[in-house]
Amino acid sequence: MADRTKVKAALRAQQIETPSWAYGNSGTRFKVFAQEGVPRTPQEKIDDAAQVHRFTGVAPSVALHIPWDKVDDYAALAAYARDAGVRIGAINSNVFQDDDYKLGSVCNPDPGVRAKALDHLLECVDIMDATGSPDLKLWFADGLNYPGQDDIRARQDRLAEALAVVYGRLSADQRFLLEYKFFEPAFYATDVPDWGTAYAHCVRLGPKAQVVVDTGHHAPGTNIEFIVAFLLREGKLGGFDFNSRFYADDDLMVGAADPFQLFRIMHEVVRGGGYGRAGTDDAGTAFMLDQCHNIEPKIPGQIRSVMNVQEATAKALIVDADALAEAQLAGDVLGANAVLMDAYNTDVRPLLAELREEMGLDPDPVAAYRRSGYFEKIRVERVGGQAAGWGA
Ligand code: PSV
Ligand code: MN
Repeated sequence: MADRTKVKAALRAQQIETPSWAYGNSGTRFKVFAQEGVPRTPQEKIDDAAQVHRFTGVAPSVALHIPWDKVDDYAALAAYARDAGVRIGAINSNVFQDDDYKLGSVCNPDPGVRAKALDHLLECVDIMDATGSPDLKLWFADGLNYPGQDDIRARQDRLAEALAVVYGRLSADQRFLLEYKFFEPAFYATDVPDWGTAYAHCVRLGPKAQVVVDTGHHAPGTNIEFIVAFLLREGKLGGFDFNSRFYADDDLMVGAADPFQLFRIMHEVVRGGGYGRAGTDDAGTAFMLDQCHNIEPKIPGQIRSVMNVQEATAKALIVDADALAEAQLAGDVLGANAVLMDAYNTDVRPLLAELREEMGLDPDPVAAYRRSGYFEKIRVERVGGQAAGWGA
């Protein structure tokens, strides 16, 4: 059994990033149900993210989405975040919302549109310089709805060209994380449909190009933990966009749909050195949430999600690695499986409650948040103005 003190030390060091857009209103294409107290500005989103960190102690950064979080002075926004007790994390680019992007952004057949998209990506790196953000997240909605609509191979060339320019603009301590998605908004073919495509582009460019695994971006039944193991082995797993899904890219709370899958993923992360071995072979995998809370309250939804990642991580950390390796090498199929299942079936909530108390936190972050009165405050303060929403 893994050493309890070491497990707690590893959990204490974990950092889970929350996304600014999770605090705004969101919904489906059928309806967005507005909630009370929703932030109107990037600063108010940061205030909400700071609450998640205040009650969990492991969510010290917030990702921005540009232009949803556009401000005049990004250095000032970073200072605002610092004063609130958090920092700005990944900068998420957006080359999917303008009319110009109907036929794609960096893969568009029109060089003018490609230039516009590239300018935006470079502007995002300028923003990283100002905020001190380490990561640029690249997700391209580019793709085709119909066979023959455009030349698949030429689009790969255009993609490679744009990625090379962005890569060249990164400083030594910056990375880009290339996100893949097998469908939506394009339905026939997307230009970065899978980890293999993302991986190949990243390998060609070098160490500052990494793959990000959004857990909602795979076909049903895909073995995501295999992808995680493979990318870690190659030193190419830049991070996660965590969420969970029942059907498509549902963006539900991570660990809600399939906590066992999340455990299997975290087991490979721990096994592959992507986490918890700082100073040794830690691969610098970023744990980010990419979720929307359409019907549940947003701040407690984020707190719950952070706790779900923590629980899966704790279970992965308590796997008896020696017993597992021994059973595997002996060809003991049932024994090896039992070692893994023992960890998964362990109730780690008492361990996490103990850890939180040691960190000076309430053992029950959701209850502590509810008691804090923060929601009552924002629901009266945040009246008027334009509530933030997906796309605004
Ligand atoms: C695309 O579905 C995606 O996962 C990308 O990460 C975007 O930046 C994000 O969603 C927007 O919510
Ligand atoms: Mn994502």
